[in-house]
Amino acid sequence: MNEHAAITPNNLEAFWMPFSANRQFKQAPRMFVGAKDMHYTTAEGRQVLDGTAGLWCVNAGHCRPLIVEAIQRQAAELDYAPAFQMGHPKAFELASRLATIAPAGLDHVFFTNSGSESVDTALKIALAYHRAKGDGARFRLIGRERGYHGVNFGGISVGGIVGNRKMFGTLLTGVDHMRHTHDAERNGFSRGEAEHGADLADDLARIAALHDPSTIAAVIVEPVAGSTGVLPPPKGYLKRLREICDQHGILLIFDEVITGYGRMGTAFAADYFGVTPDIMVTAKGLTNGVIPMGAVYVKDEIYDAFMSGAEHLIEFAHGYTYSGSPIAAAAGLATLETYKEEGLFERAKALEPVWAEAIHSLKGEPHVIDIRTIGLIGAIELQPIAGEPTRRAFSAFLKAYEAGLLIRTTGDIIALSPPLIISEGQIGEIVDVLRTILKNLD
Ligand code: PXG
Repeated sequence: MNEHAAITPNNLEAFWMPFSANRQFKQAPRMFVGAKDMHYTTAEGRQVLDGTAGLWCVNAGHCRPLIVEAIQRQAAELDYAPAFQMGHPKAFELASRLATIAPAGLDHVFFTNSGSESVDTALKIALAYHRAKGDGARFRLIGRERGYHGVNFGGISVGGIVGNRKMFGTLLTGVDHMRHTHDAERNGFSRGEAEHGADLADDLARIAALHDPSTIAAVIVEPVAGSTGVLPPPKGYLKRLREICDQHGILLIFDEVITGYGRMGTAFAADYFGVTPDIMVTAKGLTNGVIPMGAVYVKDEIYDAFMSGAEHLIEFAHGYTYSGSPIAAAAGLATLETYKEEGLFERAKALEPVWAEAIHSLKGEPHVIDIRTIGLIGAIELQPIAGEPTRRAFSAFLKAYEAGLLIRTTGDIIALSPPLIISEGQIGEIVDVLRTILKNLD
């Protein structure tokens, strides 16, 4: 019996679990009680290889010493400082460091506590920016089908995952969506960017023409759509979006919540694709998932547009009690230090072809209808069981857990995004476990 087993709660009813099959879980709980580097420890004392970096956030691996120590030290030194009209040094230091790793020109950072808050913050900045410039007629926000931008009202309004939207009423008005970029027929089993579909960016031009470009504030996309099941962008697609935005004075927002902080082998997907947005939304890997924190990067001219009027006035009526809180800022600084010291972004870049080769070797296994890889991200799409969507992938998830591997599933797609410290041997382990599971799956 593991020493932690004694603290495993035996009444699971009170906790309404997020994005979970509560009843299924509570009948057969899967509890983690510890973690180190690439592994979790279960309540039964089993080791589980983390194929998903938690929820795409633990990019440096678990319980890393610099981060643990920084949090401990900060908690003892300055636990909390008011976020409004007061400051503490580490929030400023973190913002400055982040500006140095961000694409050129994205030099100002607004702190939040999650990806969802970062998304809604970015949308509000976009609307308020145009208004501050005297262009308040730009009120429309454009998203994309199959997009995931968190779960707050702004995010689900511009998001395009039907199940996340349909229960929640009218959402934001003045929102439109481009078509998604998935084209399994032409782009099946792709490595890196998809070959076909750059022309889908012209959907933005079509929507702009429909509403008149002068009414559009911003367009938001994930550079690589993640939650919907990993859809790398078509070659040239993001560049084309950038051009259309420039042509019409529309702000381009990249939601880099999963692609930020090394996941692509670069600091941000903006670097990987060579396209710089006006606003960049991040969270997750910012603190290695350890403490909730998000950061929204904006171009200088956006920040500057707010810095007018009487100096005693608040320039932007937005913020959270925990924006840039001391412990989160300390965790963020130690996380950046860990990424840098260990060269983890470069490591991810070097592993990208190894990763792609390994994951694509599952082509031809039972039920596999598509495989997509980019950076240290992989997706294996399974043929759904007729009339029972999601059941096959969920069953693979349970079998993987039993076999000592943590994977994510969305619909009937297996999504993988390991910590960037993963070894080639562990990549092999992931593929071996999945191969065995696929061969034995109903
Ligand atoms: N934007 C994007 C692109 C995301 O992927 C969010 C916003 C929201 O972040 P928060 O911190 O509010 O959850 C996300 C979150 C999965 C999975 O397995 C993805 C996310 C979260 C949990 C699971 O696909 N993405």
